[in-house]
Amino acid sequence: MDSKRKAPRRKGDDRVILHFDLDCFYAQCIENANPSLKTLPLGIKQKSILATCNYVARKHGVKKLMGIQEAKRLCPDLVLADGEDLSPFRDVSKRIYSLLKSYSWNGRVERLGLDEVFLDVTDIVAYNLALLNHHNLEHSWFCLSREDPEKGFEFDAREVKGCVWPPEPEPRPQDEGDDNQRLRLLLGSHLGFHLRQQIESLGYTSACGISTNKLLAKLAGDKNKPRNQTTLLSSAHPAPFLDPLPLSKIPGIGSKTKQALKTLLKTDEDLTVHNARTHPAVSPFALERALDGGEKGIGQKVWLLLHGIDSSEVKPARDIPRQISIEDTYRGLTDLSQIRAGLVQITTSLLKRMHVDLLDDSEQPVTPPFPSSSPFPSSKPRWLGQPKTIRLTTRPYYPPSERDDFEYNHGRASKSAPLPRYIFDLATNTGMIVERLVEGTLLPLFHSLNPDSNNLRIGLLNVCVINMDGEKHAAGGSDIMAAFQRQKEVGEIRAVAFAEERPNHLDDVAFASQQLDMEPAKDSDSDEEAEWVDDDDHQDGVRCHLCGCVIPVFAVEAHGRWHELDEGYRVEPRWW
Ligand code: DCP
Ligand code: MG
Ligand code: MG
Repeated sequence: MDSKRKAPRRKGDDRVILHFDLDCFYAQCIENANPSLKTLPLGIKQKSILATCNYVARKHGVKKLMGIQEAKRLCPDLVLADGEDLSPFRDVSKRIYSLLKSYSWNGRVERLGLDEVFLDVTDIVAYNLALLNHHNLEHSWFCLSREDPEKGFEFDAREVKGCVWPPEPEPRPQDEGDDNQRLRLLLGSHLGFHLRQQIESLGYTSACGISTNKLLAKLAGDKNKPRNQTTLLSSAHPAPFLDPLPLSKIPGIGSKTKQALKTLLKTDEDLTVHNARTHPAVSPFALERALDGGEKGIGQKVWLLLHGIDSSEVKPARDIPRQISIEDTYRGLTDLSQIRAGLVQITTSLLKRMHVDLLDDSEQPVTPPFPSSSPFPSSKPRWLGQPKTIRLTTRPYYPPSERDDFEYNHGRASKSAPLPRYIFDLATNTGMIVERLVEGTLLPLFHSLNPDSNNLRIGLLNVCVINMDGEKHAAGGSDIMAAFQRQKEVGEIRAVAFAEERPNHLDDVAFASQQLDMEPAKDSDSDEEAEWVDDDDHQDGVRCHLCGCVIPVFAVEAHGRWHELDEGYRVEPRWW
């Protein structure tokens, strides 16, 4: 049966994709602010666990996401730094993203979480491939600009830079096509190295993966960390590379899919890619059936991922985020003064974030011009984008004994309202804006979400601004996305006030197109607002788990692509 199955057709194999992942990101940010920490084992604490730890700590057996107690037991000298405030990490993330974006020719630069960036460098590589002098590969020049031939770096084009996979010397390429692909990846490896050096000039080390699609580039980069890079030379035949990996390593294969595969294989054991890929019971159709209720075509998508095929594009860079959201978790807030304090804190961070991300502080003339002796500044920041909607999300607190009984989003509900324009007034004191927003908008939303104020037990508050106007794309967005956006705006599809950003599931977000967990949904009964509904009735649309929108079946594909464009600003972690 196995032998009858055809290997899936490969798409996009001629691309060159780089994937960068900063080493122990939060730890590097803290170390750079305090360099004496660099030689000490350092853990970054969020609530009772480590968000990450530096590589000195990792030598002692300390791991990411380990409980503090366990980490201290393994490494009593572990220095702990607080990582609750994400602002410094976001600032560094933005700088590194801007740096990488400045090297792109086609604008295809996509962030994943705070510390990862994909770059599609196919065009730069093709240009440099044409420039190669095959008689003097040793002294090649890598051109970084089409306009300025002197902007670039010298490199040795006889060798791939950094590590290669498979590690043994490759057999001679079989034909010119293979040879060209090897050369393209080789050029990508030198560009990857050069860009890693540029990132290091900002003080940050990173890992890089070089391959022909996003999935393989990300997995290749994981092979040699930290401060290293790996080129997957066998991109056209990735089975030996992928087969030993546990399924959990494959971005886009989440817990539902893993469970479905275990059921198909009638096993409780953890599976490798090889187990799943070669088992006779696994086929696109079988997967589609097993993932019944999921996105249409999910079986095919998972099947392709198991074969290392990922035709998803690196999305065009965006100048401003699609949304900004801040949240925090609590051990059951019971009274309104606590809720109010929580909302004030979150809204203050949100405003700060909006100022950093949405204000263009480059020189802007003020009209009418002030005389040069004027005490007033001669320029003022300008809003690059102004969100039109504010959304509040709450979720009850579940004590540890109840947590296993519920899905992650159980009880999560959202409501939204127009964002008052006064928040864009830069002349008003931020504290006053926050007070007014909490009293006038957020508390009313809170009451309508939680009408019984005598029975509160709040575990999460999230405030998010969405529906950004003034968005500019560095490279034009797709038509289908624009059409979808317009459709949204005229209300054909009613936005439900919910968008999930899961810091603990970076990979899920990254590969949203494969991962869009669609579930049947009811039409919402109010325009912009609806509660999170868990509903099994099939109506004329499906609800997207990522944003809560009710999507007509015909638009599901487009919706997936639309999500891929979303840089989705990450939120405060929720550990439970
Ligand atoms: N992070 C988090 N919660 C998670 C995973 C990560 O808050 N569940 C944060 C802390 C990390 C950062 O995101 O520093 C980047 O995540 P990575 O998985 O890339 O981990 P690191 O960069 O810390 O380490 P590595 O060197 O393994 O990439
Ligand atoms: Mg990462
Ligand atoms: Mg990292």
